[in-house]
Amino acid sequence: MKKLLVLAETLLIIAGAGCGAPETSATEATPDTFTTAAAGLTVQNCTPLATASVIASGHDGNLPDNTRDDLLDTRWSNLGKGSWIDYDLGSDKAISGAAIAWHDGNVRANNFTLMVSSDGVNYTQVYSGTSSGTTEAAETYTFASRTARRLRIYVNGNTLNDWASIAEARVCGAPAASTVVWRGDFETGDISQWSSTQMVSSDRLQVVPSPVRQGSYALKATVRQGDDPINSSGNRNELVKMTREPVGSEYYYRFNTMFASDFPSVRTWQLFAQWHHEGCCGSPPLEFYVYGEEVRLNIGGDPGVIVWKAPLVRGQWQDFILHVKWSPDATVGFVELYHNGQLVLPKRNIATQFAGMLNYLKVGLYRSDTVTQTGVVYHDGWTMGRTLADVL
Ligand SMILES: [Ca+2]
Ligand SMILES: [Ca+2]
Repeated sequence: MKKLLVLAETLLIIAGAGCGAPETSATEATPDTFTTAAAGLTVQNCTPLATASVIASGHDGNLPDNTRDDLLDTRWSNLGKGSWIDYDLGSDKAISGAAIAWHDGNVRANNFTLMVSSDGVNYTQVYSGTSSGTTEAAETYTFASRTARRLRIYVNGNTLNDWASIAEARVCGAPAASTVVWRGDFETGDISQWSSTQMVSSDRLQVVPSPVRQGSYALKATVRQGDDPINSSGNRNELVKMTREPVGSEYYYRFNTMFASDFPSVRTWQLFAQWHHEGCCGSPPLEFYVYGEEVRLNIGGDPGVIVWKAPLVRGQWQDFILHVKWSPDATVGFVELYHNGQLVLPKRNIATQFAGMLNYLKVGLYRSDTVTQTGVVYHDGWTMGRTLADVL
C-alpha cells in the first residue's frame, strides 16, 4: 500500500530575503514567495517501509525526524556538501529505492547519492543522481533490490547552494516478485497466449467481448456434432497450452467457466478443461467435465476417482481455483479445489500424473460424439501461479 504524505491544503512558505541567493547564515533561509503546494501528495512507485529511527551528520535546528512527520513544511537541513541523513529500518529488509521530497525542490536540483548498509559501518553506493529541480513533491529513485537495514542519503549541494534540505523521505521496499507463470485470459484479444489449437474452424474458438468474467475478452467455445479436428474419439474444439509441469512441481490455476443457457443435458461426458498426459490414448489424469446435470473433477484416468462434483449451473460464471502438486506418486501429489470462493475439496493426496509422462492443458469443449445438440461454453481468466496470492 502506498503511503500518503499528508499535506496542508495550502502550504505557505514564508518570507526571507533573496530567493535563490547563497545561504550563508547558520539557519537556512526560506524564499520570500508564497507557494501553493498540491494537496494529498502521493509517493509514487514506492512501497514505504517503516523506519525505527533516523540520524544525520548534523542539523541547523531543523531535525532529521522532521523528514518522517508527513509534513512537507517541516524539514531536515544541514549546511555543507557531504551532509547525510541515515534511516534505520530496525532490521534487514529488501529495499529498492528512496522517495525524497526536497525542500525547495522546485527551484533547485540536488546532487546526491544513496547508500545502503546492514551494519551502519560499511556502506555500498546504490544510486547517484540529481533531483529534477522542478517539484516539491516526492520523487522516487530506484535501484536493484538490496537487502539492508540502513539507507543513507548523501547530499553534495544543490544548484543554488551547499545546503542539504529534505522535507520528507521514505525508504522503498522491494516489490514482492510476482510468480505468475502464465496467463491465458484472452486480454490480448486473441488466442496468442495459448500454444496451439485443435479446432475445425476459427468460429468454434472465438475471442469475444461479451460475456466476460475478467477484463475485456473471454473465449466462446462451440462444438457441433461431427467436429473432429484430430481424427480421434469424440468431438472437440480445444485450446492447448503446453504447461508440462515438472514432476514434484506445485501450482495454482484460476479459471472461470460459464455454460450457455442451452448447454446440453446428456448422460455422457463433456469435458471443458483437462490436463492431458503426453501419451496418446485413454482418459487424462485430471479432467473437469459435465455429466448429465453434474460438474465433476475426475483424477486418475479411467476409471479414476471423482474427487468433487456439484450441480451444473447454466448462464452464470463459475470461478475455480485448482491447487495441484504434480506427481505420479499418490503419497506426494495432491489436489485442492475452490469453487465460487469456497474451499470445496480440501487438500487430497492422489496421483496427478501418469508415470513417465508430463501433462499439458486443454481448454474448450470435448465431448462424446453421441451428443447431437450444439454445445457452447465460455472460458476466461486462466492464470497459473506459484501461490494463491498470485492468482487472486
Ligand atoms: Ca517533514
Ligand atoms: Ca479475460
